[in-house]
Amino acid sequence: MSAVPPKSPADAGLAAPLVLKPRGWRGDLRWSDVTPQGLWSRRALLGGMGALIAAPALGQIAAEPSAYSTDEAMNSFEDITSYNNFYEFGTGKGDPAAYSDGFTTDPWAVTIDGMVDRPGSYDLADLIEAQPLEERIYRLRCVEAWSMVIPWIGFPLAGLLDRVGVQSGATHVAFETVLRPEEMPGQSSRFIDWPYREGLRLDEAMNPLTLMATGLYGEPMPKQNGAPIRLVVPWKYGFKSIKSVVRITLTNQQPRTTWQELQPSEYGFYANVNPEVDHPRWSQASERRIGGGFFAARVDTQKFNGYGEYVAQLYAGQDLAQDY
Ligand SMILES: Nc1nc2c(c(=O)[nH]1)N[C@H]1C(S)=C(S)[C@@H](COP(=O)(O)O)O[C@H]1N2
Ligand SMILES: [Mo]
Repeated sequence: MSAVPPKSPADAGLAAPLVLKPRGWRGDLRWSDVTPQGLWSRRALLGGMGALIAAPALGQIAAEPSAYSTDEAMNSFEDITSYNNFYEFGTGKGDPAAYSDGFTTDPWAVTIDGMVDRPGSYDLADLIEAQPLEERIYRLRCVEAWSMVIPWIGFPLAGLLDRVGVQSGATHVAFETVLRPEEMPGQSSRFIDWPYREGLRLDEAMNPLTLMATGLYGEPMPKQNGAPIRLVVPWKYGFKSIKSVVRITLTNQQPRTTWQELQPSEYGFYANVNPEVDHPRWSQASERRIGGGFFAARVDTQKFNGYGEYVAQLYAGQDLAQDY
């Protein structure tokens, strides 16, 4: 990672400003002032935001940091945008940043269908209208045993599902990433049955931790991180947090998901972070916290990635070694 030269937001392939950079956000700090780890502190955030900031048609960003946020040191913008898994652009960690320039993220529509009262193809601006945007600083734990701390901007999926009206009998939510091989070079490789698919149980989808994220570090979502809108489920391995979502389907069956189909013995539907259940090919007991210098550390992995107080009850009575 340190071999990758630092990037400005423009160089990092930021999408069109679907999340407007609100007036007052970050004051007159320049990009270079806030990029280094640690400068983007709660204090700077609060000081820069002051009051609620109106972003017409795009909702408002709450001024207070969320109670769900961790106060662990955040990874730098550089870490978060240069070390990625987004196989649509290649399997190398630098591929998503290197090969996503030509990816069009505006206009963007999301189809919401299946067991909902108001199915349809929603323009992104309409979809996120009236959803209050929040910053949520979450740990992200990849199944490959590395992790980061990322300040997402987004809104709880529950609010969106409430707006479209989930019908009784629906038990699960299925998600799909855009299928666009002409813009996503990795989709020419057939080892995955594209589009990338993920899914949640309805109670997991409705949990207040579950976010639809439209940005990070107060900026529109970088392409390599899943512009313009992606799922973030912080208590599950990173592969559940599907990027560049174009379809959300309410269903009464457990959906088929990309990694579970590819390697059912290695990747389960639940994929809850669990140091007690090893991957068949490596231990999940600890993880490498990505980052330069003293941030490159091996830390113990926490059950549910540390979010057990909010989610452990979802799995009462389930054997998590069986439902991995
Ligand atoms: N569509 C899609 N979504 C995806 C992936 C992918 O390859 N394609 N990779 C997943 C994996 S394995 C991880 S760890 C996270 C990484 O998110 P980040 O690059 O924003 O840190 O995205 C997840 N979402
Ligand atoms: Mo991952």
